[in-house]
Amino acid sequence: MDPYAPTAQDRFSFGLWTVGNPGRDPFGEPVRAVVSPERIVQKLSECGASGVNLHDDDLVPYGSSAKTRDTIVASFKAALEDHGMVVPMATTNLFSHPVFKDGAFTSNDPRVRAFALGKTMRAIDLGVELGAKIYVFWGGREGSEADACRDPRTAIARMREALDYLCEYVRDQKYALRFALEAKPNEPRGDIYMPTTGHMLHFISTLAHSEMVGVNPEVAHETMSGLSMAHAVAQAMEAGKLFHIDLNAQRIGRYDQDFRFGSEDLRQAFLVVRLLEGTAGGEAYTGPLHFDSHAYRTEDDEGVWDFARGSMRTYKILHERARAFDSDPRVLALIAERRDARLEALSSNYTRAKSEALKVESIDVGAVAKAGLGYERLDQLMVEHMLGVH
Ligand code: GLT
Ligand code: MN
Ligand code: MN
Repeated sequence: MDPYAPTAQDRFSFGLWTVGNPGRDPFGEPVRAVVSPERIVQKLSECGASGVNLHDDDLVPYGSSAKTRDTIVASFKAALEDHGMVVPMATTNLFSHPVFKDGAFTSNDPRVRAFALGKTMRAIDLGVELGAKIYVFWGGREGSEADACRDPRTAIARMREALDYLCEYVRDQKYALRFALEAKPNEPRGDIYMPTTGHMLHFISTLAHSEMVGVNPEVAHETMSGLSMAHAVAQAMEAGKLFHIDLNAQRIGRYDQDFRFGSEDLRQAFLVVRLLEGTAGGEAYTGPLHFDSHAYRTEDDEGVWDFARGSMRTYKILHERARAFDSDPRVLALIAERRDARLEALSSNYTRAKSEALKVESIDVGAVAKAGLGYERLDQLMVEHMLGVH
């Protein structure tokens, strides 16, 4: 049996917009035909994924009548059932329609803000009907180019007002739904408000129902800013706020590439998997593993499913590599925590007496400063484990 073949236990998911991406870019027309949601469900299940995520408009084209909506939803539900697939996450398209050209929840126009709230509540109803437990907010248009158009503080306050409103909506409906906020620094706007996962984490702490709201970090979005995805994920996990994750690949300083997971910066991919799986000992992430990425524009339909299989396969290989790395005695010796019970006691749980003792404590900083840490050896071991040498 192929040890890297994905199963339902792996909790892998793809968005309808990811494997369904027809390869349109700002300079060129689509290169692939539109794939029906039902076929996506079938193909994803054949590839070994267990979840499929969607925006409202991915499934029910914008402007459909209530009757059309119900027909589409019934057919999609039947496909989910036929193939044993679930919808772990849903979200709202608040970026394609021209009405959102200057934002949705942060727009200066109350009509736009009201429309965005109404569209989101209808999309939440749809997501819950399909079984979603996580609801993502990616504020792609919540930003500016002509920054004098609004006080950025007003934008943040409006975002808070919208999320507080929507948390109340979910509570009022008694939905078992949690929100996950996804940051991105720029594109499609010149600047997007709250551009990193760290910004989002603070913002969440200001919400009325912050316990319902976490983050959805995306590899590409943290990397666009030149930041460490592993550190963003770690901070979210440490705060108990990693509700969802968007796995893909990206090179620093480029447009949002949304490449196949692991196709760029394997080191970060390895470190992220190591964190998520807790192979180094920390608590593991147990939520959905979503690939928010798409096949290269060079690919035909077959290439799309190669892309999907490759994403999951790379994740599983990295998981296996992370396990090997974290059980290598040489690695364990190099990262073993140095203990000093007396100094640790003096440095934690402040008391006046401890502070006075610590101020005059003599530590041989010369010796500490001189000693090498062996990180060259550690990093080389990591590279060799990643390359499958050990
Ligand atoms: C869009 C974006 C993604 C978001 C999706 C959710 S849509 O494709 O590029 O990063 O996660 O709205
Ligand atoms: Mn994303
Ligand atoms: Mn992206």
